[in-house]
Amino acid sequence: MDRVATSLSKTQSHTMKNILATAVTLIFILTACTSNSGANEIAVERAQATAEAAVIDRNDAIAERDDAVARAEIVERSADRLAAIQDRGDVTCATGNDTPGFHYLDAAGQSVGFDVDLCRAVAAAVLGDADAIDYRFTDLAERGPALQSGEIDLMNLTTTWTSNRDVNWGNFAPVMFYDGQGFMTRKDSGVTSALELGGAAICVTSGTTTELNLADYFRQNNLDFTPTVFEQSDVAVDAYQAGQCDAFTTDRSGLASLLTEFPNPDEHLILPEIVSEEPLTPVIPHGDEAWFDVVKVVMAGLIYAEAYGIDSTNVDGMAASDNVKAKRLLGSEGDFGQEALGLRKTFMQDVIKQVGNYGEIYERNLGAQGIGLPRDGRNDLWINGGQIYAAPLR
Ligand SMILES: N[C@@H](CCC(=O)N[C@@H](CS)C(=O)NCC(=O)O)C(=O)O
Repeated sequence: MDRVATSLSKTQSHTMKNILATAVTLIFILTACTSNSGANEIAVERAQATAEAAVIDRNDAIAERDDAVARAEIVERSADRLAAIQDRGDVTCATGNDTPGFHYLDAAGQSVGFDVDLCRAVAAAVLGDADAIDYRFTDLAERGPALQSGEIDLMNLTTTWTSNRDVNWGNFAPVMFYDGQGFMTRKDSGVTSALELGGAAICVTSGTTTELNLADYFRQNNLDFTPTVFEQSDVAVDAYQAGQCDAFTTDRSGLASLLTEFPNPDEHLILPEIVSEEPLTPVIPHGDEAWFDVVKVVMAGLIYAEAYGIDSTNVDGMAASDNVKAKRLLGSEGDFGQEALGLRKTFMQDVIKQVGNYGEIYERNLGAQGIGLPRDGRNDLWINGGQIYAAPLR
């Protein structure tokens, strides 16, 4: 795209120079060859106007042609994965099935949760059907290989965006949930701060940022500990519950999620320390920029839908309203690049009707109707002082 933009501006400035040179020559000839000065001025003005109109026409033509070239390039690049998804009729989504609020099987055996809903939003966007998903339940330590294989279209699995993962795993979309790592202990241990965990055995899942942060935190604070590492997080949790470790550590939202499943949540305490940054985001395999753009635009659509007051109950009314931004988002007026990405102009209508806006997704899964995490601080929209924000849709 940069190359296209550069060649556009070079071509434009070259054309401008030619047209202006012609206009100057014409003005010079007219001034030199005519004796009547009034007629001269009129002729000069006309020549200037003609030259300016020619520049505008020419620029419009160049812009149109280059828009078409850029659009063709984008569509060609996105064609592979998008076409494969459309041929197959489903989006391959790597997620989990054992973390209430994020990814879980409900009583009917259906995948539900915040992570699951982000996959559902993408399926609704590209296929018009939020249920058109091929779920791949993936262990945390298998997330990198699953992305590197390119066999999944999308991963939503409580995955923290880090620099190493960005280089090695795939492309990370805008942050959908801000978190940090914490610790849980049994209340009867008397421990009330992570700094009192010196010498403790700590249960942790491998292949996570958790494992690395744990080591950093104890080293930084000159504390010993014994990591008790498990491949699967449910096994790590069982081990903690069975008393094999003094503490369990993961993202604090994960700790809150676990407590909803414990038979005796009141017997456990989430310690106050937050020892890391855990921005959780959807990830897609490397090498498919246009597909990455599709996922990012869907995430931005969820966020802006909430900001503009569009929810699953009022989509049709908002599409027909005089709210300029809402109409653009819903595809009833204007454009924000949907068709260039190979999406239907009204795709966000399907997304919001079937899955809801960001706020609805949050409340259903993580908020009051879900695992009860108050939506304060960073996970609120920027207009409410939070950090949930995305590229403007225009
Ligand atoms: N955000 C961290 C930790 C991820 C994590 O431990 N996720 C837990 C819940 S907090 C999980 O999804 N476990 C379910 C599973 O193993 O499928 C990472 O990206 O490494």
